[in-house]
Amino acid sequence: MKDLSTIISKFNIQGTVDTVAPLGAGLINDTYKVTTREADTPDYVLQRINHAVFQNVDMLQSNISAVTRHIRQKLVEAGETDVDRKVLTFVDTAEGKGYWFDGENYWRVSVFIPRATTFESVTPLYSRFAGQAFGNFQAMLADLPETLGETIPDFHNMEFRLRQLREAVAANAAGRVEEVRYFIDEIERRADEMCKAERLHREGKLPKRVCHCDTKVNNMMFDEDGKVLCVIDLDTVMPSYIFSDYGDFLRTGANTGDEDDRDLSRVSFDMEIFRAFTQGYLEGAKSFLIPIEIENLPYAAALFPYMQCVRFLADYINGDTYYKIQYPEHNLVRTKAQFKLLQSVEEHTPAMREYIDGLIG
Ligand code: GN1
Ligand code: MG
Repeated sequence: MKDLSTIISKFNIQGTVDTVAPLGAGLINDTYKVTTREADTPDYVLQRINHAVFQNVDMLQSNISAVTRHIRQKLVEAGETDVDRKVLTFVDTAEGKGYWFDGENYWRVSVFIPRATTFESVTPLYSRFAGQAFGNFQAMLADLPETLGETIPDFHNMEFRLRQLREAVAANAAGRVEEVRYFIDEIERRADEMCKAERLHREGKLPKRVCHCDTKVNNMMFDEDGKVLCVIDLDTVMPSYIFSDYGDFLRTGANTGDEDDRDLSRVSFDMEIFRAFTQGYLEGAKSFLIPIEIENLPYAAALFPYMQCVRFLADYINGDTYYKIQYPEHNLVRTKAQFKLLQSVEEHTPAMREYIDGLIG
């Protein structure tokens, strides 16, 4: 890998690079914070794009620039102040491109948003803000003029994810299938129900809309006062069911434990977070949601722990080729934690329905 300062020098940044240090905890790309020496120049975020995962970098960057341009325009039209902290700004290379290829890796640079924080878990109040923010994000993109490409084809297609798991099981590349038989069976038992979104879509009942598709709680920047500034990690913004954004936030934000908790007694679904987030989300998104989307929000809350369980398990069976891991059985630990979360979501489904019915009247 090339020296990071050399890579940064390919971009039109202001100021002199002072430090470059790893940033965040993403499982796919490598991210660094670049500080500059001068007081009046911004700091930056440098990312190495995981090219094995995002195979069409041109499509990726053109999606992102369409989305950020559109959001910026909406913010300006709405008379927002502090626009530069409410939408990401990407920096071009000297040749005017949105990324730089060093012969081996693809890199991009965005402006670091000052005085903002990310969280790994949130209070009910912050979840409500997060719900509004993701609802607004979808609402702002509802009239995006460009048609976005699928940066990862079939990314949140449950039928596809199950197919991948079944292929992994059939190949048994790492010899791990026997050890995880229990989880495979539990997954198969729910497979039909969990593919409901794909069926509804084929029947013409469920639309795709522009979604974020990685609404983990830590993909949101909060201001010092707890207000959401903006949504980051825009690689997966693409057409999907609104379930993606609603469900993936709850998978992370409403989990009382960690995504990869070894202590399963810590993992459960927090109904208080669910209520606050749902309330905020419906405030932000009610202008465009149709009844079938609202009715299926409890399904979405189950779908994402389920899908993540399938994805982590498939990766474990394949011998850990997709997600970054910190120790050999990490993907199995993640699978177990997501399965425990799914069970907790299932227990709370009737209460979720009741709450949503009450909200929409
Ligand atoms: C990945 O890169 P990161 O950590 O934000 C993954 C998501 C998963 C998530 C699980 C492109 O997101 O889909 O939900 O890990 N992104 C991709 O933590 O696969
Ligand atoms: Mg992320």
